[in-house]
Amino acid sequence: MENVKLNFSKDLADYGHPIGNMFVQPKTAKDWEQYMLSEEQIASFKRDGFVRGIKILTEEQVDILNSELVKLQTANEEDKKLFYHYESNESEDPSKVLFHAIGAWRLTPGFHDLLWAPAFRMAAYQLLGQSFRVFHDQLFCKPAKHGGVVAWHQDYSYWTFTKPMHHLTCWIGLDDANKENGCLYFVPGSHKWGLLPITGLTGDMDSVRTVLNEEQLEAFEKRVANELLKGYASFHHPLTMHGSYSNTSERPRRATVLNAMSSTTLGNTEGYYRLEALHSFPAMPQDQVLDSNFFPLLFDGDKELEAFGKDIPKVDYREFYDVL
Ligand SMILES: O=C(O)CCC(=O)C(=O)O
Ligand SMILES: [Fe+2]
Repeated sequence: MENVKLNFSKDLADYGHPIGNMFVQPKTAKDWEQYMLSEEQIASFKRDGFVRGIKILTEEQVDILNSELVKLQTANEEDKKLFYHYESNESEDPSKVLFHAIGAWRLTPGFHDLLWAPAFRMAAYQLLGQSFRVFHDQLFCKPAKHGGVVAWHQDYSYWTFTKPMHHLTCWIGLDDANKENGCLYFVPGSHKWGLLPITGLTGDMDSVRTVLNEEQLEAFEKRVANELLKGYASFHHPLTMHGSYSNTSERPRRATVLNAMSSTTLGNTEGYYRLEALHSFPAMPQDQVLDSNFFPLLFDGDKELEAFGKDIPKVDYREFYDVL
């Protein structure tokens, strides 16, 4: 592994805008058009709870992120302080490594600027149907041969310290992902199952089965493998059941995940039953809009898309999320 001197002394959360030139930012409605999801893609997201095959990064951009990732994976205790969560092996089993970290955007310029990737911002706006902020990012990496699993789960079961449920996850491959190296899987239609309890993120892949009914168990037979090339992404609803099996290949399976939320999302931390899991998270005061510098506004629909008017295909969030 490269021996790099780490210098993560600056908290990049101080910058609520891109700091480098990794992405060319669209200026006009015409510039945005190339990134726009079609009516069909939005309809499939509404039907299945996910949409995939969306290109976010070039190979060069993936290379930049992967070289930053090497540094992040060898971060020292001091550097790790900016992360909201950092586990070199979340599984606790040395033969089933799953590297999982939240908050890389505060440490390196590439992961910081990734939040402003135009293809991500356009699609997320359409799928949330509303201006949005970053909630946080995540890294999920499985080394060759002995990667652990990410057990079946719904993201919002981990996020009830924010409300209402108007969130979206974008999973971006930093390696080509297929069944052999542990790609993500989705259960189509599971976003309509309602909120299920947390049954664990590592360890037993199938723990969630204990809380499912016959019909839901049957739906797992129709699970979809999200095989993709690096730089491509899928988006999923906060209640979509998803998970990934172990990496049995000779290649790593690295991914970065962007979690977005409506610009009006509130803190809901009062009495939250897993408060200890939040000790390194930014403050999220009860019933207050999460609008500190830790939750930069990534897309202001009115401002960015003035020229589009109301024509752009997007989800009606009142129907699709738990929002009144
Ligand atoms: O990368 C994985 O295998 C899991 C990712 C995940 O849980 C997510 O994107 O919400
Ligand atoms: Fe997830």
